[in-house]
Amino acid sequence: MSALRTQFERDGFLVLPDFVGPGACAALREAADALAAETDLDEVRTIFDVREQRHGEDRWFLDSGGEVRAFLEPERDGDAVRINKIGHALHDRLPSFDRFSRTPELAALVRELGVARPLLLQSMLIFKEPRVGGEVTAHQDATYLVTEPPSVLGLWFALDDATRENGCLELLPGGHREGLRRRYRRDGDRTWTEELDARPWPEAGWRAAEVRAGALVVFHGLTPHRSGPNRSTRTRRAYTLHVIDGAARYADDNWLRRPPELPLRGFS
Ligand SMILES: O=C(O)CCC(=O)C(=O)O
Repeated sequence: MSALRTQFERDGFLVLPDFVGPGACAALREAADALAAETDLDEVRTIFDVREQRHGEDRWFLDSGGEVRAFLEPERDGDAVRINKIGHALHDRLPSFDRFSRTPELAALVRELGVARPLLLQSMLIFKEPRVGGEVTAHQDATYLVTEPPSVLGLWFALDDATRENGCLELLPGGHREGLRRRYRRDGDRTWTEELDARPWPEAGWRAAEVRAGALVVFHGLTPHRSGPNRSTRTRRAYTLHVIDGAARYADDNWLRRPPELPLRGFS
């Protein structure tokens, strides 16, 4: 087993500085900014603001597995509405994200970490804007993306320098050996979270992944992770990809469903 894989299996994550070159990182930042600029915030705000459209809000999320859709920060920056994230099929809908997501280096890393038949399931741009970028509470990604056996792998790319001040990722080493705590299920338009293990995550032992732009943090689907709010004046954008193993069974009650015309693909 490679040293990298041994470390991954021990800690449940790897922090890989400079995984993405400055050119590719700058190109993705530009693509992210262009996407944000062309997002009609008024349209998105209507979906989130109008109370009677609660159902519409659910559909906006539930139907986003094969789309490119923006979600907003609950907190405003003065009067301005800010984007929290855009998801969940950027890698299959937009050429710049497709290129960034399907590199030989990434394919080799995912293979080295033991994913036999990788499928790129979900992508997100997380904006974590200055002042109002919201906290992400501790969770395991396998809560939301269930396969049998568990196979989801998170790939988190820093598009800006990330520090404790602007809400860098924090991970719990070894937490992936503690089993799945919660499972998010969907039946039609209804979703709910099933508690499998009520123990809280420990207060101590979290590792802050303070990284420069271009770093990749790769984590096991069972690894607990979180990020604090961004109260600083510096943005903290990240691009995430979630990969599953096509050799595992994708649970029928996963929230994320893809339209038939957009089948899941691997790295080629
Ligand atoms: O970028 C963040 O702050 C959190 C990302 C995250 O939780 C995830 O990718 O699952």
